[in-house]
Amino acid sequence: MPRLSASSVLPEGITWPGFDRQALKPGILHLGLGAFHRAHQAVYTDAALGEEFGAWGIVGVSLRSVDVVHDLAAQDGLYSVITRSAAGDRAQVVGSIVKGLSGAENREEILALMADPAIRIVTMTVTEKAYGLDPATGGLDRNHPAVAADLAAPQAPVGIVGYLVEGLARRRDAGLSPFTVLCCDNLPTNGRIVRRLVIEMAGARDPALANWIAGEGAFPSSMVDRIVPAATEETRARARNLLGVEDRLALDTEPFMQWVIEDHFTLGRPRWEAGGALFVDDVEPYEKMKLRLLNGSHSMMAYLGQMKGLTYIRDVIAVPEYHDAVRRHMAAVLETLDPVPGVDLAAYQDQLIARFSNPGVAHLTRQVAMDGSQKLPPRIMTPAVEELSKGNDASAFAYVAAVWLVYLMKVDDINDPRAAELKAAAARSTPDDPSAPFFELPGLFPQRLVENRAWRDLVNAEMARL
Ligand code: CS2
Repeated sequence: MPRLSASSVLPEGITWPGFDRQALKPGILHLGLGAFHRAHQAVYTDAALGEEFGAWGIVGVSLRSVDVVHDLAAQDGLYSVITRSAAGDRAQVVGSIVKGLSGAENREEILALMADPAIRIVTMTVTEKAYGLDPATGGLDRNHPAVAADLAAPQAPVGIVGYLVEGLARRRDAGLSPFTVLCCDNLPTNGRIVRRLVIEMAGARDPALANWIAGEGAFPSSMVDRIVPAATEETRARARNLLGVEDRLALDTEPFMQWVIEDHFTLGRPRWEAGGALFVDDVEPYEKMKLRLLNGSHSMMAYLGQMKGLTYIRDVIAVPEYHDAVRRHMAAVLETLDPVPGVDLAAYQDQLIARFSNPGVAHLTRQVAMDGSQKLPPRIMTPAVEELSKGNDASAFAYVAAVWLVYLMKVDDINDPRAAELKAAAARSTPDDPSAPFFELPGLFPQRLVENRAWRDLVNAEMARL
């Protein structure tokens, strides 16, 4: 079967890019060419280009993998996004990515592009663990492998912060304005976090560079949302059926997508509103809502599912007991949220339950369970700290922490940058204070929780029940 390409003739009903791809020039460099980017920012950019054409093509960079880059080249940069729901499947071919590059093969080309005036925005989806954020200080974790490597050899970066700093340094040397840095990872106030890490790493090599970035740079925060399971053989078979061609980059996702962005761009931006993006002055209320209600519930379901042998998130939410537990968790989260402009939080929760239940979305509990040490702080620990500091009940968060710790004790094959320490702690756990070895791990829990005996006792009680 032929591969998807610019000359493919596809069946009727498949949406094709609504702009002239031949004329599309790059304006965005994206770091982290995974499924989420391709089903989210690239789709918004495709819509923006269809409504208001401009030099906003995406150069997609995969920091490590080369396969996705080779597949993109073989398909003229095209791939399909299949939105699935009880109402059926719809396929869209996305054309906003003009080319792929890999950190493993094209480092110099990537850095040269970062210093090219054509590139005006650098976006990224590299997951929480890639930043080397020290949760205790909010600054750089200098023991993080990529951070350590990039501090030692700043001109040959391997990590996200190193690339941004070297790219900005070259830009300054070339007499250009900084590109806008737009973080699209699930971190609260993600723009502010990345700004701080970049300035700290820049300062380690050249204080003047750090000052220039602090003064001239733009790091808007953004909240991103779309449930995008890792693609499987089934996804590719579905794409073959729908498109009549082979698409090795096809993705399954849900119809829903959301992007809320602070409108602070040094050198302009695409009309992402065309895809439904919302521009606001302050993203924080949206981020808190999404991280705590969606991602927090997701993590809880993922660990319950992993413990009980349930493969997909939709299987977990279908169990009445767990459905009720998710509802209870959401009710507790609500106490920690400020009103969110334009959002009915009751309707938002109902919509989340419907999204989790989508029969067309095969989201592995195993995938969501990954990297708990990085994901749980903003989803579970921070709201717990906030509730305790207000003198409120934080038992709902103790329950999720307990589910996670029991999962770490019961499931052998865990995927987490701190897996070795977590498994060693699990092995040291004793029935009288089962959570103690975990609370001893540096930075795993915020200090305020480590010091709160009553909350730790709640975690222990829940662990015993589980
Ligand atoms: C999930 C997210 O894997 C996870 O941790 O909670 O990837 C989630 O699907 C997205 O944030 C939805 O926008």
